[in-house]
Amino acid sequence: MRVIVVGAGAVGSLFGARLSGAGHDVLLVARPAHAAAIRAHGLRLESQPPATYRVAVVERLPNHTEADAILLAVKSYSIATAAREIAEAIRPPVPVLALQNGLGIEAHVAASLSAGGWHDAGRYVVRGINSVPAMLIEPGVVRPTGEGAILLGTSEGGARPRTVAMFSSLLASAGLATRPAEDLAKEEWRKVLINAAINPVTADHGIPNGQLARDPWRRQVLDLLGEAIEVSRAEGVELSPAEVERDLWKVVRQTAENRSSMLQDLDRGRRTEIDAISGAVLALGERHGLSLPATRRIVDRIRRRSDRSLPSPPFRSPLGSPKR
Ligand code: KPL
Repeated sequence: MRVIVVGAGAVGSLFGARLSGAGHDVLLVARPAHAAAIRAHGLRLESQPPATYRVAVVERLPNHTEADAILLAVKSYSIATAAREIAEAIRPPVPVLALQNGLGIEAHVAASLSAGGWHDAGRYVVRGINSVPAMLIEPGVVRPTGEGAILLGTSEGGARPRTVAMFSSLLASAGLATRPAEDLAKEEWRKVLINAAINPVTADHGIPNGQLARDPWRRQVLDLLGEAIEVSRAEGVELSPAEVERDLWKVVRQTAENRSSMLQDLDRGRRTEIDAISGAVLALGERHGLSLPATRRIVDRIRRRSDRSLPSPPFRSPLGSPKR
């Protein structure tokens, strides 16, 4: 299949490499330094054993790009920009897998594609809730850092079951584990609860996920998780706290070596997803009149750090310069 990976950072590159290794015709859309390194030396996966993939890469989608499937792996705050570029370059219908962290992603991607001119875009968007970890070591080099799966699903009126099945067999053909998300809203929340507990703490302290099992970080993680669960409850999402906590420690164990995506963003002086994760939890909690001191504190801290590490606040699209 002809697969386009829009937003080939750590996870997008890992998926792109594996798909290319499985014989698919892959085109990555990546930031300039990463794209240049891949062009010069191939995309190197620090897997066991290591492997280098000759994958086509661009910084911006050329007009009239042909595709059978699109993996949308940009950060949540880049969805609108990326969707506009997709809608300009690719004629619908092409199924799109939305792999971002955060809530309401499927609707956001569909609305952004529609705004770009794709008719009935919601029919082509599948939600992928990803917990496969990866790190971008340097431009051109990605390390898979543990185990995880991709939950696939859509909400009512969204993509058809056969579109979900297509992504499931596409990812499976590349050795990536997928599972159906029976209740998408619930599964999206479950992942946000886990991200709200793991990502900001690792980012604040500069530690890999595995360290979180130890105090004082463990305590902080549990405080954040408890507050986020309260918000999910207030939103009418019924998840068992004990089960979510079990899931959380499982992710910590399976991704112990990983630097969370938020920590990797700070490492590179990039904008983080704090607003899409803990910021969203905080905003919803406030709407329900909940007091969330631990969440508020960490959101403030990460926002301040992101501001400090961002010399020029306007975000530069991973797909090239945003059009005015
Ligand atoms: O989703 C992740 C992230 O880093 O954003 C996990 C699964 C927590 C891996 O670090």
